[in-house]
Amino acid sequence: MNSLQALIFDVDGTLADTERDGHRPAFNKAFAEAGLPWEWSVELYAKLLAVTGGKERIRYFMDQFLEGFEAPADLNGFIAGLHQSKTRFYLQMLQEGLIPLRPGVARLLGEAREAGLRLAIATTTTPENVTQLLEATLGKASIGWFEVIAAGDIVPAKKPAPDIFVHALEQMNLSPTECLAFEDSENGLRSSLGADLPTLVTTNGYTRDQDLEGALLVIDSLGEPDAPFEVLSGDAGASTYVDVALLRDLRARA
Ligand code: XBP
Ligand code: MG
Repeated sequence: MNSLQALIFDVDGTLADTERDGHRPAFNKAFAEAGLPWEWSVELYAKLLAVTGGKERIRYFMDQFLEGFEAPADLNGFIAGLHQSKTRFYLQMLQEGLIPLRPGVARLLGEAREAGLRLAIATTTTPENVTQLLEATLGKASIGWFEVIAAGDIVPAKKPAPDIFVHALEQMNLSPTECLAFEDSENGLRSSLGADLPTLVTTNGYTRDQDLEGALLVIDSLGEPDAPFEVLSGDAGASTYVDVALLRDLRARA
């Protein structure tokens, strides 16, 4: 049995609850700036989250939810331009401190570093969205806590494909049995399980009712000593928040 060596974190929905009040309004600001009468409501965005990747999500919206829109000749350029301005608006929100880390994230990262566990990120969003979130919430030095920040277009296929987690494992020269992955969604879980990574899921408003079969533990947050998590599936024993001891126990039982 390999011992636990590393933790690999998803970003959106896992490190921070970024989708409903972060990425979604940033998309809407980009559409308004481009003079497009498109407005992604909270409800519509729930449907659009079936597709990971902001550029891919815009195309999915145009294909599946738009009637009679005359797409420009250079569709890729049009979408890339919208996504660049959306990213500019999203980075602005991060810089203004509008998107905090989820409960337990800062604490667990600190405990993991104390325990000598290696850290990595595997996300569909862009690298700059990751580094800006870390800088805004934990300070610039926290970017260096992560040996690998595997993000966005660095892999050919986005989640639910396993590529981004496989890439992180390869970069760290680790086998999945030495690691635990942290995710928030069905797409993310399918990606980490596709890379044979034992996975903890912390749900959010968009993902609580998804099919999270296969996760080691499904909880509503990492919890804090004074703010216990709710266990939605799996066995957390007597623990009421995620710490390194619980992670080691879960890994041993996986
Ligand atoms: C979630 C995603 C991302 C974000 C939007 O990523 O699918 O596409 O929704 O960010 P993860 P971008 O859960 O893997 O962190 O517009 O930069 O793609
Ligand atoms: Mg996610």
